[in-house]
Amino acid sequence: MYSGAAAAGSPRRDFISVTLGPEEAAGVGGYNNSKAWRRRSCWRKWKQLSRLQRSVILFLFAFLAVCGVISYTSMGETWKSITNKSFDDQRTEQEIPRLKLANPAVLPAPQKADANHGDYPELSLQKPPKPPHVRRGPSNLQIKAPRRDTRLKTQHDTMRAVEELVEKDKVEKTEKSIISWRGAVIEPDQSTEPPSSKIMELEKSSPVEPEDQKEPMPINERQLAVIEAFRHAWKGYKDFAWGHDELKPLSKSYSEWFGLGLTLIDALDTMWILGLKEEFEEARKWVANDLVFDKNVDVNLFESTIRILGGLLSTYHLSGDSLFLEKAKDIGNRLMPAFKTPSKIPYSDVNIGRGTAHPPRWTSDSTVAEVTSIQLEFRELSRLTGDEKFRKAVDEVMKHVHILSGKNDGLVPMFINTNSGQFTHLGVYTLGARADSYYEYLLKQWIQGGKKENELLEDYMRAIEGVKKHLLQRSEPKKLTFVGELAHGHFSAKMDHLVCFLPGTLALGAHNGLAADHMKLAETLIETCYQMYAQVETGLSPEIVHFNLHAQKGHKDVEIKPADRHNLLRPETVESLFYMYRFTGDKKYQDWGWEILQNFNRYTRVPTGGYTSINNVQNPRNPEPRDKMESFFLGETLKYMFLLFSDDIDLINLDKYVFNTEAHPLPIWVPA
Ligand code: DMJ
Repeated sequence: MYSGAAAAGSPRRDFISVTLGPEEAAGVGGYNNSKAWRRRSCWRKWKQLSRLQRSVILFLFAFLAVCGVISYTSMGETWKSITNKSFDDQRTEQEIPRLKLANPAVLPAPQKADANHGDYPELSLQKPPKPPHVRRGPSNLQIKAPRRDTRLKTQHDTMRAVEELVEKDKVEKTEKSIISWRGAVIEPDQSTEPPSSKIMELEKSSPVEPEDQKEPMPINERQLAVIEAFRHAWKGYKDFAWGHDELKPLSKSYSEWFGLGLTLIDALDTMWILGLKEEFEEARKWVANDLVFDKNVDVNLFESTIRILGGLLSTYHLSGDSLFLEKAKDIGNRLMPAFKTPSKIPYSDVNIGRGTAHPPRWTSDSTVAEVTSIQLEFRELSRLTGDEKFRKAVDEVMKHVHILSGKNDGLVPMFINTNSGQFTHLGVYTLGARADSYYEYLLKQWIQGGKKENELLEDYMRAIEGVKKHLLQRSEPKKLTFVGELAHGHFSAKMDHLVCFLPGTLALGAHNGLAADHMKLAETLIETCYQMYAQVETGLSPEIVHFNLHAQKGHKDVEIKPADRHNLLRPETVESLFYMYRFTGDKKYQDWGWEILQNFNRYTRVPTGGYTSINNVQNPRNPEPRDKMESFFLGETLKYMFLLFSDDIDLINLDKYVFNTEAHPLPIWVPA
């Protein structure tokens, strides 16, 4: 691309020759090369000239000198603009629209990751470095300072190297005010101002900490397998369900729940983390052009908070693109009518177009897990917008539940009445459906807020003691520790797959300084969750298992009832495997996750695109596909798989981010 002139590094110059007279040109006077003779002869000639002739010659020399200086300067400018233009021309078509899409205040101009730079001279100022390996995250966050080449050969090269260092310094300063692909674009301490001013601040400050500048680790084979699985799932969604809530991969159609593109929104940050740039850009366009919340539709407060609000907020944090924050504010505001109840315990359903809310038709109760697992998202929305109403509404729920009677050693019932604010259906305690994420969010809110909110910690610690006291048992023959249920004083050896979030949560608590025996319990429970897969014919867990409390010949620990043998592609075990691997480094957790991924591929993958839930995990010959891919398969299961197989603790650093219950990472306000 560049000529040899460019390689030599000097701008092309024009030369003008001046003929002094015929005698000189012809060499009249004979050839004598002695220096003294030449000096004398020149001087004599000069003296022989008239005053006018001498003035003309002097004027000509002066004129040429001025021209030389001017042409040197303007050629330098021309060269710079030529080389810059050439670099711009290398951008791909996909990258050009991103320049418009990306938030210009926080994202750098994109740099083509795979351009062939072989034609660049070694020390060219414009030479962008070739990335050493595949990087995650769309390439507009992959700016890297030019490599410093020390092989200098000439004085001129030294000058160029100095210029290069100045240029490098400029690039580094720009980089620091931007972000690396994996750091939080919006820093946790920028809490109460509107986003526009935050973005301005980011331009000024240097939010990236040194470790964020570290080179991301290369993607390994297992992670590549997750990327392949994601792409396959995405292909099905794109071909048959684009913009709809869920893919029905067998009937090559879709199902609607809220009519808000649930799978697409749930999957946004997964695509970002997996580095699926094109898919992300396409989905981003849909969010920009087609995602409309002004719709006469009833949505479930909890589900839309964890999947939509959570997904938009985390994508905003990862990408820095204010589109996602705007959408998050919109949906957040539209969900607020849910809190207008006599007790301030929110209704389960909201009509986001009409601004009305109501409980389910058959009751005025809400589910305890639902009203206590929306806090991370609304608190973060308040922090970002500076509007306290979101946080006040959800904090009120937690304060209320904190002092409510009807708990059993910190364990909560499953329902709460929106009129009276009291627990209902007392006496049933589970860590599974309808209560699960209450426990998870006690710990995670405490972490999110910088470990200062003691009531949350108190409730969490008490609840774990309650679990130990009332719900833990060991199975036969393998003596697996499991978490059962308590119904009016009677223990049931039933455990939902949903409970498998618990080992991960316990490990996260231990990592944050809580009792070491929480980690021990996490280790025993994750073994149990793994056995819920390993002891089943397909190697996939059913929705619910019953553990054998007494040894019986020919019986395993795990029993499955016909009504419970479906698998919905749920994430909880993989989620806990991820935490366990992060905190222990024990490779067995990666191996277990790898087995699970292979079994998902074996029994739930639909050849034409997508994955399906199945009805029978006990029948490898016919697992009975249900024809539905839940949004959390892309939002959670595959994301946690990808993170589990990574050895990079900075790939969503758990001292900086806390995952909501739908696997959307949100920043910890005061990072450890
Ligand atoms: C997800 O929506 C969330 O993880 C929720 O907390 C529980 N159910 C599904 C996944 O199983």
